[in-house]
Amino acid sequence: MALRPILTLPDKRLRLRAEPVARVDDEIRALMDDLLETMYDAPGIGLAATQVGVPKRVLVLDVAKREDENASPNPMVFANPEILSTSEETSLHEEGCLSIPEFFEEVERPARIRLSYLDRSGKREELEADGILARCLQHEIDHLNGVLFIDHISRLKRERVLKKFNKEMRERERGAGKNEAERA
Ligand code: GNR
Ligand code: NI
Repeated sequence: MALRPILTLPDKRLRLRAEPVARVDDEIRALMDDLLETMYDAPGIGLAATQVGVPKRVLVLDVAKREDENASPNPMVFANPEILSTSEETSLHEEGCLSIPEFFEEVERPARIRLSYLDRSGKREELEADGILARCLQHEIDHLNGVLFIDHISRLKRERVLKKFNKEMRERERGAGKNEAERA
């Protein structure tokens, strides 16, 4: 098991569309374990492989603590998740993202989804989700498609966030002593 650095805006790898896994082998299971360890360390309630720079359709979740302070951990892993159907009914809930630190905004999404995926042993499973589980799954599947939650908010708010993260990166580069030519 290993912690992996989480990419943040404006890293372009967050915009890649991830490739399906051919099968769930030991390498994919090791990736799932690293994602869980990195997610718990952050801490967060979900993490997609895209966020650690691995463009594979793998994500992990643990929404147990979010629902009940005293709940025991409930790690969930998904490969090649596919949304089969979504409810007409939507819900509005505040979201955050480990790749967009310290920014939170309400996002409207379908309230319930049906999902197919491969589990840790590579077996195809189906799941019906609602509440925070449905929300988090949609947020993570978006990551696998290069989509961020700010893509679902108003253009004005999105551009404000993108601008802030671009500026912060430029300031970091300055601090790191990049040469004039690179800066121009
Ligand atoms: O930790 C996280 N919290 C969260 C809250 C509301 C909706 C989605 C999330 S996922 C986020 C971790 C993350 O960035 N996963 O990609
Ligand atoms: Ni996220």
